Amino acid sequence: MQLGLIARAQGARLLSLAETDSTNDEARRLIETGERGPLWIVAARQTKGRGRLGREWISPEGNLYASFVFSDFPETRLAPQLGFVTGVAAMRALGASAGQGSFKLKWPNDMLFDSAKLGGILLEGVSGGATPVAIIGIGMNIAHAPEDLPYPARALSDLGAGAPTAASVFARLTDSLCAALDVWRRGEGFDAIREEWLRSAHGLGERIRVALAGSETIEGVFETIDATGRLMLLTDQGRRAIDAGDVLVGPRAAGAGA
Ligand code: BT5
Repeated sequence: MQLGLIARAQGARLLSLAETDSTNDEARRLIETGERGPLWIVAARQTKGRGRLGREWISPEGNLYASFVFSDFPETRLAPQLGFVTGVAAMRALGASAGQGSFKLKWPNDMLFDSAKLGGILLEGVSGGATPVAIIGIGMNIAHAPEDLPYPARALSDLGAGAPTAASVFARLTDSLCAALDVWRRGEGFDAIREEWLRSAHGLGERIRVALAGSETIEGVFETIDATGRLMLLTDQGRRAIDAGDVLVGPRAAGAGA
């Protein structure tokens, strides 16, 4: 694995591992010893890959498992915006690597390929003394997708002969994240990021179902993402701003995290 040229020119470093428990956990340990980034950590496989809320991220060899340690932002409250910045970067990297696929972003943190889960983002924050530090974890199914999930998952290898490798997607992703961070301008450019994110949004303007914390599911028209990143849903009972949850996809549209 190698960083892209822009990432290298901007001073990002790379730690490339054959195996780790979770690249996000590796990042956290390094932050505890003073690391502040910009640093990419990439592993060929993970033994304890994690999704959000303690969910498992199935991590066999052949896929992309990466975390970016980043602290060049002024306030902790801006950290959640990095999930959108990363989603935009992922769409750009996928478009450049595998333009023939149909890729979308699913609020809040998923990448879809033909409406099936291709990858996800696990954004975590660590308070590094005076400066907040973000860990942006990204998993993408390049060679393998799990088959026994309650909803469909796909891998880029489904594209056949022209499918890109994990190394080529990674190099592009490191460069496209630099470019998206430039647009974001430490928060000042969040509107432009939000607009670009919405152009790839799954279900925008359509009736969708959203699983909330606990077991509640609500349905409504996905109107937009607001200036703070909340999903705005027009339900039969009125408009709701949703801070946390999962947009559901697939014929059964069940199973949190889909
Ligand atoms: C995510 O969580 O989608 C975020 C995944 C982030 C993984 C990266 S890999 C590098 C870094 N290091 C880590 O340890 N993590 C990050 P969430 O929305 O909670 O989705 C988790 C759910 O997706 C699980 O409950 C499964 O249903 C499903 N899932 C697990 N492995 C999958 C896979 N390889 N492909 C598609 N879906 C998967």
